[in-house]
Amino acid sequence: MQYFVGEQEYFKGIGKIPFEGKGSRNPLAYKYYDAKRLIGGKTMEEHLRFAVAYWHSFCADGTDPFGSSTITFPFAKSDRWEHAVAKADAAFEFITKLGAPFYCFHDIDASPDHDDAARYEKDYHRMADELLRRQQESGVRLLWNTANVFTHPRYMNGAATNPDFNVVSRAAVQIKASLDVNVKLGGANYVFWGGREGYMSLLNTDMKREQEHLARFLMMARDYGRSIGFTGTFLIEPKPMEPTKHQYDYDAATTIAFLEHWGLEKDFKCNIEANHATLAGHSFTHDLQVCADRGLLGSVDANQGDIFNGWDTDEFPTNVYDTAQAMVVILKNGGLGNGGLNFDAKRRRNSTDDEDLFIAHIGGMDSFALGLEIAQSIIDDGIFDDFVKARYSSFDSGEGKRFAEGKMSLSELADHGRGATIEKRSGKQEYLNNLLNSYLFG
Ligand code: XLS
Ligand code: CA
Ligand code: CA
Repeated sequence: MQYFVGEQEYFKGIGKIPFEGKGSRNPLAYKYYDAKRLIGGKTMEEHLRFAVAYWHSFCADGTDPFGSSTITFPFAKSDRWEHAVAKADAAFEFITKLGAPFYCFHDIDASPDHDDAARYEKDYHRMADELLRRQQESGVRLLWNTANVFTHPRYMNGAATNPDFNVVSRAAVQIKASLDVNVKLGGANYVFWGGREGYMSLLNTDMKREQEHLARFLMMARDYGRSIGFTGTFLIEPKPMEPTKHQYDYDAATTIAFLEHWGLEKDFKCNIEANHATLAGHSFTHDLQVCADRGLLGSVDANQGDIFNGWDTDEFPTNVYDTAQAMVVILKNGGLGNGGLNFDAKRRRNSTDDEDLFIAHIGGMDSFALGLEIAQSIIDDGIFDDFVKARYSSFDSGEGKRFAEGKMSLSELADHGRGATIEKRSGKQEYLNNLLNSYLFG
């Protein structure tokens, strides 16, 4: 992939990020991510399928509830359309210099928002042509897009689950347009994150009705997407709260139960974000495993939270304990299929240099590359697998096998129990923790 330069170069002085290997101290070089290196028969690039998130990298300017923007973008323009075009140039320059194969965006990250629906649609389709040309020139592909139906005040009571039908229908304008744009750009997936699909108080909420409306809306979106030639995967991204108090897609297990209840599991999978899993009180690996066990692991939003406050701080992933364990689940799942690892992560608001955006992504990519390498050796050696297999071996033969295969009644099970000899068997937690350390640190 050659790097892309539009009207002008925005990240001057930074070229294509090279792989320099472990010993390098160059902040603008990869230490572990070597795109073409083979691990278990596939290149790192094919395994990891990294994507850059438009909203954090090219829109979020460091504003937080206590302070105004700290980050000045080199592509800033006063006219909104010109700003969006310059942003697209800067985004593709950044992504190609980084060497990431994919990107992701919300409609209004890429294209100006307008209250006038027709004007919104017109600009969005025009912008899709701009993006398509840049995709073709650079080779960068769309991992997924989505519609932002949570920021505008009209969505303060939800989008698909809004108690006002007119708001539900206005959300459809954005979601329909986003599916049209997805197909134009050859998107691999389409995401629904239900930011305000939840509630604050049951005193004003008919939860059953809202969930029925959500299911109805998703069925309509699926049918429309398929009718215009979308062959990718629809993804639901669980999150327990923030901004609503109770979000309907709380975690992977809740989301899967919802999908299966409404018969949506053939078209929809989950997009698991690490920081959302931890916000729900689970580990990142837990939510990945819940999806993998049901064949519904679609894609990943790669980030990490702050261990001390649990909030959705969207930090770049640097914790190799987590990336290694996540990659074990992903490799055993046979990879991510259409999905990828999207950096839904932002640099801290005091990281104000343009190069900080590169350094943040390099760290995330290196952490997952190292995690991949470690995960492959864990799987190749099979010590953890053998341990777990042996732990359940009483179900592999005899009466235990009959139980597992559903060939036993409760009375027969109790008959066995009366004469059963129970031996104490250690779960060996500390041994396994130490073993994991030996893969991480040699
Ligand atoms: C917010 C979500 C959001 C989705 C896309 O917490 O992570 O950014 O990924 O709407
Ligand atoms: Ca996300
Ligand atoms: Ca998040």
